[in-house]
Amino acid sequence: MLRYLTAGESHGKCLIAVLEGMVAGLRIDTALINDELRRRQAGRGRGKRMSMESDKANCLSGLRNGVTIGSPIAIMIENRDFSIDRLPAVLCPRPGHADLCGSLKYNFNDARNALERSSARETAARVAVGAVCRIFLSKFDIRVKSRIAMIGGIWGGGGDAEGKLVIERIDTARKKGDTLGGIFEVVSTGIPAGLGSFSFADRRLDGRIAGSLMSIQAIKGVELGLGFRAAEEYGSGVHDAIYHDTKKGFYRKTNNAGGIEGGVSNGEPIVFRCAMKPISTLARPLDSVNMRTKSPAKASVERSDVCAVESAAVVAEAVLSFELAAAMLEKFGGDSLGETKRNFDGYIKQIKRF
Ligand code: EPS
Repeated sequence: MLRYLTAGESHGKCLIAVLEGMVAGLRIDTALINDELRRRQAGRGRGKRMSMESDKANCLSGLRNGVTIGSPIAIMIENRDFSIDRLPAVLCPRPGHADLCGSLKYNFNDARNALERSSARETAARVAVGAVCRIFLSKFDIRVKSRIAMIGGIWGGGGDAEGKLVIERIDTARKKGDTLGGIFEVVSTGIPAGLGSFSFADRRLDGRIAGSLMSIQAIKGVELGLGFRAAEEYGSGVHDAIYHDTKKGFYRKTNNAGGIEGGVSNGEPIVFRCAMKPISTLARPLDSVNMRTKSPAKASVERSDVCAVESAAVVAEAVLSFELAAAMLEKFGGDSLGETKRNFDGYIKQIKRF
């Protein structure tokens, strides 16, 4: 079983990720992890923190001479802003953030104790985990990428014109002390048919991926393939007709299912869309209440981003990479890369002969 844990506060000493269950014999180029960390830090609308940090992966365990040995892989990312013990108390919870519910839950009279961990800074650790999983998937020619569909109401393919409009919209939001969200797509190609389960609710691939994507900070909606629009159409306009070709095997001309049918991958690209709400920290804050005095007050203002949709898409790639690697290992097993590959190749031959 592949699993991971992350630890670390936003302004603590560091972030830590521990990935357990990865096969032995996989060469991990730390530069590839750092490339993903850099991608996560970039994007239009990011705040000052990103110019302070330069996230780098420090692999503390699980590797020998850069190659996995089957033991837990611990990765540390140091925080340059290690100011947690000096930062002021946060008394007026920000609507949309975990400040109030986190404080009620843990009986905190300072929401900082909640926000330090609920912050999206944690996603750097998830990106490091996803980068290792991406390296594993690449050995099977499985790729994961993302595409921005919309930012702040501006739809488009990311061309120069839309790019300019998006920058303007983000600048306007910044000037107004406001924030913006958006929608992105995360796609995986090369996944064979047969990952996941139609029998067990907790092993359905769509449920697992959707749950993980929804767990990314600020994600409020997740859809697979045609998603919510499928509910408006006739079945004949939704389901992807099946064809067969001696070279290609079974294939579809459409992919409204988003590559998963009955909780199982069907061999087509896996396509999820995620909706991200605007960041909860507003420079021009909404009404709130002082948690200690209970008197009305404006919400606390913390340094934050205006828009982090492009970063969230990179996090979603990481999360999808983890879920796909976990599903691959569940189906093909193996303690070494060679063993997993042998099992995978045998199964691919079986599908081709079907
Ligand atoms: C983030 C680090 C944070 C925020 C942002 C994401 O750094 P700081 O709070 O020190 O400015 O920029 O966090 C949030 C959007 C949030 O709601 O907490 C990061 O590394 O991605």
